[in-house]
Parts: sequence; C-alpha cells; structure tokens
Amino acid sequence: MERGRGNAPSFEKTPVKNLNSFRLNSFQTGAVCLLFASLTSLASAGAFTSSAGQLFQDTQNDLFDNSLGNLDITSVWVENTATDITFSVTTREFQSWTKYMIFLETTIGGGTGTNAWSRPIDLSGAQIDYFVGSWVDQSSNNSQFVANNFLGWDWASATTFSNVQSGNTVSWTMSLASMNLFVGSVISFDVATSGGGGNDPGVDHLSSNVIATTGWGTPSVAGAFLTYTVVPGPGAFALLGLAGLVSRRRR
Ligand SMILES: [Ca+2]
Ligand SMILES: [Ca+2]
Repeated sequence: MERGRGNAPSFEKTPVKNLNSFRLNSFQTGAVCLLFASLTSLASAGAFTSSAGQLFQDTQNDLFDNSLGNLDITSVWVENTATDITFSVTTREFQSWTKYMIFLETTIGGGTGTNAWSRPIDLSGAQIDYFVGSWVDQSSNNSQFVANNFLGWDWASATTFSNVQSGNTVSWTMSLASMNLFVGSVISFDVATSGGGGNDPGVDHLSSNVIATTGWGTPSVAGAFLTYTVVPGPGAFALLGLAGLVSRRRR
C-alpha cells in the first residue's frame, strides 16, 4: 500500500465549506514550499547516506582456528563517491601481522582465476581483473593495486598506496577511473585475510560462511562473489536537491 494512503478518507470527509479556511495566502504558500523543498533536500541527503554504501556481513568464528580473531572477517562496507570507491574490512580482532586481499571482477569475461600474490586460493570460477594486497605492519605505502591484462598480472604498472586503519577496520580507496568504473557498473568481489607466508591461503573469505581452508597448508576456497553497483556520487544528489529548492523558490 502506498505510504500515507490511509490518511485519505479523513481528508475527503472535510466539509467543502471549510476548505476556504485552509487556503493559504501567497506568503504561507511560499513558506510551505520552502519547507517542503528543505524536507525533500534532507530526504535526498538521507537516502544517499543509506544508498551510497552497502554492508556485507560474514559469519564470525568461521575459521579453522577461531583463536585467530584478527583474521576473522565480520563485515565489509563498500561505498563510492563520484570519483572513488572504498572497501572497509572489519575483523573480530586486530593484529599488525594480518594480510588482506581484495579480489575484483569488473568485467564479464577475461580476467583470471589466479591472484597477484600467487596465494593458494580457489576463486570458485570468478575471473578477476584487479587485485589489492595489503599489510598493516607499516603505516603507509602498505597496499598494492595490480591489474590483470592479457599478459597476466601487470606488476610493471602496479601502484602502491596507503590504507587507513581504525581499530579493527582497515579501508582502501581506489579511483573509479583506475578500474574503468562508472555509475551503474557492477563489481563482483571477495575479500580474504591471511598471514605473511607466501603459501598462506585465504584463512577467511567474505564470500564464504563456512571454513574456507582446513589449515595453513591447504588452499582456500571462495564462495560466490558478492556484488556492488556503483551509485551516483553525493555531489549529484546535492545538485538535485539544490535544483529542487531553486525551482520551488521561483514559483
Ligand atoms: Ca568470518
Ligand atoms: Ca567467511
């Protein structure tokens, strides 16, 4: 049922002769329009806040060793602005030796089932185009962004950037342009945590609610990748709200 529809009958019962008393003068009409425009603008801002990002939750204690709370992903928040996309990974605990990997499939077809760190990970059929590998035992230049092209992982063009750590949450921000993403682009992705050994698997995968590996020496298996759709940046919504305000003030 449409919101507010339940109020209609009582309004219809209002005697016609009384309607005159409800007519507003031009000043009141202007004030109401301004109030409505402001509320619409606020509503737009509120809608943006909730629609601009998306929370992906993972089961807790889904590791082969649940004492490794720093590897236990609890949630991942993804959001984008007009120019950038941010992935924020929260784990149950935090340790500076934790390694993080983000697997990104931005185009259908092409890509690879491997990862740029050559970790023993089965991506379950996903063909990824970009990879982020990161660590938190140094405060800057601690993240690598690598693209996959027809020759494989293009380390020659890889970039190094810095993550942002706050408590048990670590965030990475990349430009949309770096992955040829636009409003409406759909990204399939997964996030995994690991240790520093070159043959360490993904100990926890966001995509899987069950144990991803039975031990350090066993390849991990991802679940079905998650998806995120790039939304218009906050600037677009603010401009829409402003346009609405201007158009109403001109009446
Ligand atoms: Ca988990
Ligand atoms: Ca998991």
